Amino acid sequence: MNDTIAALATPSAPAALAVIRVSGPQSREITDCLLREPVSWLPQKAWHRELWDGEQRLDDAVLLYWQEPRSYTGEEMVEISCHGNPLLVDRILAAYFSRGARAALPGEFTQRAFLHGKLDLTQAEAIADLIHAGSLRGLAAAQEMKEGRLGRKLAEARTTLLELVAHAEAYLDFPEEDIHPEVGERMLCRIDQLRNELLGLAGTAPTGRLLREGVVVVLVGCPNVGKSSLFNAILRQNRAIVSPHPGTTRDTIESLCQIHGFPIRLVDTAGHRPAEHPVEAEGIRRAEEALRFADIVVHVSTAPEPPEASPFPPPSALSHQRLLLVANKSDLGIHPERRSQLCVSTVTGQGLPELDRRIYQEIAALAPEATAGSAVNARQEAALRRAVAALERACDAFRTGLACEIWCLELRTALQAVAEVLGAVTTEEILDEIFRQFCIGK
Ligand SMILES: Nc1nc2c(ncn2[C@@H]2O[C@H](COP(=O)(O)OP(=O)(O)OP(=O)(O)O)[C@@H](O)[C@H]2O)c(=O)[nH]1
Ligand SMILES: [Mg+2]
Repeated sequence: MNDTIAALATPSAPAALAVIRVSGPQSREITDCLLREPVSWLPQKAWHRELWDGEQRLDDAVLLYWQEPRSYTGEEMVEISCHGNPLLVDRILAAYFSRGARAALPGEFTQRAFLHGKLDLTQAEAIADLIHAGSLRGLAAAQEMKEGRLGRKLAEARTTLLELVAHAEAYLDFPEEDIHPEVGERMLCRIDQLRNELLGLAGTAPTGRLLREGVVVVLVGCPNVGKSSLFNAILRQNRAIVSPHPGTTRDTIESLCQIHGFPIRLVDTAGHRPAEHPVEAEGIRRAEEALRFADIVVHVSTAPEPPEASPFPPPSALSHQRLLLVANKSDLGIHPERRSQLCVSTVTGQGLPELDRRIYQEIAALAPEATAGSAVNARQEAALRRAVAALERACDAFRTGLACEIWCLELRTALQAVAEVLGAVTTEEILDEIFRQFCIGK
C-alpha cells in the first residue's frame, strides 16, 4: 500500500462532471506537478485550478484534499472533479500514471479503507451492495449494514466469545480444578444465547439473496390468456408484444421492477400448448426452464373459463417455488368456479393492485426477515453457520463432560468464524474475491 493509485470514480461516459480519485503518499506531490498556480493543501478544502501536463493544458477542475488518516481510504487523498469527457479523463489519468501513480484495481480504494481500519469487512461489502442495490429495500438493508449494525452485533459476539475462551482457558491451566456447576450453567447459558443470536443473523440470508439478486417472478399459462399484457401492466411499460394470435411470445423476456420496494425480476414466457412449430417448441422448453429458477410462479388463466381449461403448470414442475393463481380478462365475465380466485383485467385494471399485494405476500413468506434490517450475504452466512455449529458442539462436549480442551477448541473455532465475517482474520484470497467484485474507482 505504499504506492499511489488513481482511477475514475464515475462512469466513463460523456457527462457534466467526472470524478477522479487519487490515494496514496504521492497524491499531493503528483498533483503539484500538474498545477501552475500552487494550492495550500489545507485539508478538506477545494480549489479551482487548471491542470497541465507539461505544455499541454488538460482541463480546469476542482481539487479536494484529505489529509491522512482522515480520508475514505485512511491515506492522503486528492479528488478531482473535471469535465466529464472520457478522453479528457484519460489524459488526466495518464498524467498521473506517467508520474508514478498506478491504475487502481476494482475495489482497491475500499480495500485500503478496510486495511487501514476505516471499516470492517461487513461495511466494505455493504458499500458494494449500496452501489448496486436496484430497489428501495435493498438500499435500506445496504445502508444499515454500511452504518455498521451487523458489524456491531458481531463485535459484541466476538467479545463474548473472547471472554468465554479466556474463562475456559483458565481451567486448562488448572486441570485439577473442577468447574463449579453454577459457573458451568452460566457459561452454557451464554453459549446458547450466542448461538441463537448468530443463528438469527444467518437466517437473514434468504432475504439477503432476494434483495441482492431480485425475486424471480415467472408468468406462465396457456397461449393468449394475457401473460404479456399482465407483464406490461406490472412493469407499467409496453415491453412485450401483445396480440390476439395465440403463440405470440416465443422467447422468455425478463425485466426489472419493484413491488413494495422489493427488487423483482419479472419473466414473461411462451404460452404452453402442443407446439406446432420448432421455434415455439423451443419457447415452451425455455418457459419450463424459467420455472425451475422461479421464486414465485404466477399462473395466468382466463376468468370466463372453468379452471380445468388451463392445467399448466403440472404440480410436478414446481418444487420450492410459490404458486399464485390469477384469472385474467375478468372484464369478459367470471366463471362461478373462479369466484374464490384472484381475478384481474389488464383492460380495466381491476385486481391489479391486489395482484401486487399478493406477490408481496409471497415475497414476505420467502423472506420473513425482510423488515429486520440488514441481511447477510452468502459468505457471511457460511461463516455464521460454522460458528453456530461449533457452539453447538461446544455445548454438547460440555454437557457430556468431555475434557475442557475439546469445548475450548470449539469456542475458538466459533471465534475464528465470527472474526472472519468482520474481517479481523482473513486471507488474501478472501479479500481479493470480495473486492474484485467492486467497480474500479470504489
Ligand atoms: N378483454 C380482455 N382482453 C385481454 C386482457 N388481457 C389481454 N387481453 C387480450 O388477449 C390477447 C392476448 O394477450 P397477450 O398478452 O398477448 O397473451 P399471452 O398470454 O401473452 O399470449 P401468448 O404470448 O401467445 O402466449 C390480446 O388480444 C390482448 O389484448 C383483458 O384483461 N381483457
Ligand atoms: Mg405473450
